[in-house]
Amino acid sequence: MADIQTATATPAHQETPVIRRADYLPPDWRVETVHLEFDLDLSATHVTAALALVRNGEHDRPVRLDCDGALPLTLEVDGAPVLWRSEGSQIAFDVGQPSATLTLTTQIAPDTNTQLMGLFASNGMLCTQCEAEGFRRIIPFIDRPDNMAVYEVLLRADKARFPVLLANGALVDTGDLDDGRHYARWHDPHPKPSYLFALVAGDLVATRDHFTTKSGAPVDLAIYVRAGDEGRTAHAMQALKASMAWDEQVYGLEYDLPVFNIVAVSDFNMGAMENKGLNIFNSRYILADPDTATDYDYDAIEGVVAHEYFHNWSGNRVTCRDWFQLSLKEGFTVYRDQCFSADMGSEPVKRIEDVRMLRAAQFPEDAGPLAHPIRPDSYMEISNFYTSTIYNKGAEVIRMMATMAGPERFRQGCDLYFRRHDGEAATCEDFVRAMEDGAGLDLAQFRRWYEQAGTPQVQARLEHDAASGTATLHLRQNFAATPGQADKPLMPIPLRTALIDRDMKAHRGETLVVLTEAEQSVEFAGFARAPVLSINRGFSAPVNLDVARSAGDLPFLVRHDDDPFARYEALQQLVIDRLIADIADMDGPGAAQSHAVSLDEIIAVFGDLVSDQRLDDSMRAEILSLPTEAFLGEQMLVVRPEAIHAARRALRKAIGSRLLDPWRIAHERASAVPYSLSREARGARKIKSLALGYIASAEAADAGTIAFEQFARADNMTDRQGAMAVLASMQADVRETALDSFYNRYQGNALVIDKWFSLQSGSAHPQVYDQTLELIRHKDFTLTNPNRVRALYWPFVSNQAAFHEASGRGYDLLTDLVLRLDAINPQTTARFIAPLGRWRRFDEARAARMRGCLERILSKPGLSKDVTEQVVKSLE
Ligand code: B3K
Ligand code: ZN
Repeated sequence: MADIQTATATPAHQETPVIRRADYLPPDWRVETVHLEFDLDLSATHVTAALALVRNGEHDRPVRLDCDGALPLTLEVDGAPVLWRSEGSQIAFDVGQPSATLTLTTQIAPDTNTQLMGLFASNGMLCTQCEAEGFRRIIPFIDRPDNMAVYEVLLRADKARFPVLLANGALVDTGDLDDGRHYARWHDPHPKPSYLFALVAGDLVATRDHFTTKSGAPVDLAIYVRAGDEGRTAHAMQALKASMAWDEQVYGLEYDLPVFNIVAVSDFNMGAMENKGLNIFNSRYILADPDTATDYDYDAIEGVVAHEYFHNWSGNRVTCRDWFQLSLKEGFTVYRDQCFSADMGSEPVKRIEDVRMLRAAQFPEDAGPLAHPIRPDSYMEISNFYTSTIYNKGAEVIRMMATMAGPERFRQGCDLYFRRHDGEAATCEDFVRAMEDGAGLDLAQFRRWYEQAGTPQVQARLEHDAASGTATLHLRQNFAATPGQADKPLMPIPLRTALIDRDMKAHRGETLVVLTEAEQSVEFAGFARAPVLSINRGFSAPVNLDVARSAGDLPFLVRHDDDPFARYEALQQLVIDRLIADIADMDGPGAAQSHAVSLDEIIAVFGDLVSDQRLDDSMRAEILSLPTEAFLGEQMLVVRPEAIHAARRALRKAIGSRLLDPWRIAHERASAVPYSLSREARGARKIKSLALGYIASAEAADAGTIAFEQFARADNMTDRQGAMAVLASMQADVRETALDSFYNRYQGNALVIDKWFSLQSGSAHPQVYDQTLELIRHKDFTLTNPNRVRALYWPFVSNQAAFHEASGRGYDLLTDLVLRLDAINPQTTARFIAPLGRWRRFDEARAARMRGCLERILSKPGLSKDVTEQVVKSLE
């Protein structure tokens, strides 16, 4: 019989090359100056580029340009046409001399660019997103961050449709052309990598302001938005000026151009982008007024505006040598924006929020199939590495160095880093070395924080010897294996520690214990009675801590610890222990083996805190919020969604009903505080909606009425959304009334309609799945706007009870999204793989369904590189 060979297509993941950090080589050629001319048009934009090419060293290798879709129509070297060849995702050609001028032209279609990378259209305007590898979608280029060039950009467009023409740097010339067109020429004197290139063209209005740097240089500030939105830019402008002043005061860093422009767009893959002198923002991080934005939105805007501004130094003046160094700019900049927000508001509240976010996103990532070090060793698609690990764990790693150095020495380390590497494309190693030299730290062992994935596990136990009056702290560190890293060397773990006297309810000062060994003991003298251990204060190290404690210790810390974070942490732990015991009890009486404190004790602690005078309302609301179902799942070997949901709900009900009067009093007291952005008023709004939530959990007969009243009377979005969130979970007529009224009031305001979608898909309503399905078919739902997609699907996926419903239909809902969205916007799609990738943590039936969904996705022909990488890793 003849041998018949069956033709099978090679699966995408076997074709996708893996890029490795160890393979880094300096570029063969460099582009030193870039002259770009754009004839802008929504469907056909023509680009002409003149690039000064310089050979890097002595060699005869060809010039290779990265290219993604925008093939050259013409290509000339020193005026002579040149034949180029295709080599994978690059084009190559030979240049027989050490330098040359390369001229090329391309034509691109922004209005069909649904990936939103490169030059794209959004509501009739044009804008760019080039990080990480979008510039090559505009022209073929040496599109890597260690190629820094000076850019001059000439923009031409129809004056009526695109009256505003912006690019990086400063405007040097502008004027009218024939046929109703006009032009603007921009020049950026600072050499920059291509990922920081930006242009914007559109019919926009500007809010303007000024800043004078500490050395007296004037800076014109502008925030460009669509007409009608200009009344909602004041907060962002305020945040920008505060960031500029803060960076001068805290880091001594000044702005370096005469203009700083910000543009808000509604179709954007991420939060914002730090392009030199021309930041482009997702409109949700710019637009705010009391009627449409919550206090949380106000904080997010302040934080993101600051983050992008701070990148001007940590990212732009000193950039990354290659994308493996991404945390060099992102981790450091997140740390900087966290400190800024802490200074602008409440330091402990900000720390709690940051740790909550770290635990919600980064710890699960670090414990799953997509775990990677903050400086990864390899990737297929760099867009997949804009992760919570790179950003948030990266920030924690910088914070640990700051903690070990203390503020002054940390500043000296930063000064040295900026001095040494200004104008360079640097590495994480450069940063660590600057910290060693400038701050005087020995970071030899600390470098492992850059190399190892996974959250360290620390065990702590305090032993007391009454005879000698000695308290001995015993510490031990362990690591679970992560993909590709089975055995991990020991890490230095800085733990801010205090021993609190049980009688005095105070300590004698904090000690920084740095755990460097597998096991380590530290002795403290002078304790006649065993003190209470307060450890990892301020969350000084991003670890999971397991402390052996006696029963009364946690309630004692909740009441008496002087570190606000430690108080929060103690109550969280108290609640977690109780809930885990309750879940074990569901398997039959006596199944729980725990020293969890009783429900009565928890209620007593909550009761104290509802009216504790030492707490401001904002902190009170943080402390009294229960851990999320997802976080509780993280504490279990096998996640049990129904049991977690039931146990948490029962505890909420108990706290609500047994403290109903204090919650009512808190709600009334807070409702009497008039709207303002003062700390007190904001705190009052936070406790108001928290109290409302507990009143509803208590199933008080009038809960619906109180919630609806808060909704109807609200003169601001924080109260309205807080009430709406409670109403959305209720099975009552007021739910529909409120949802309709919310929708009608804000129809046409995309950012608020996003909230309307989220409030429903994230609710605890028993029919949330059907409601979400209905919303997918709603006329306002679209797959082409990433904000809308995220607004509907993220809350659903984070909604443990709904997403992990035993039938598996929650998984199918997400799988269908992935399959439809991938062809439109792979970058946004790839973010949705992680929830399915957590299958190993669930029971066999769920795990099989989740795996089945991943396999269904992988079998789709033409799957993007972005999604392929995440799915392949999740199945490995
Ligand atoms: N640097 C950008 C993120 C770019 C993401 C590209 N996929 C925003 C920021 O971190 O400030
Ligand atoms: Zn950033």
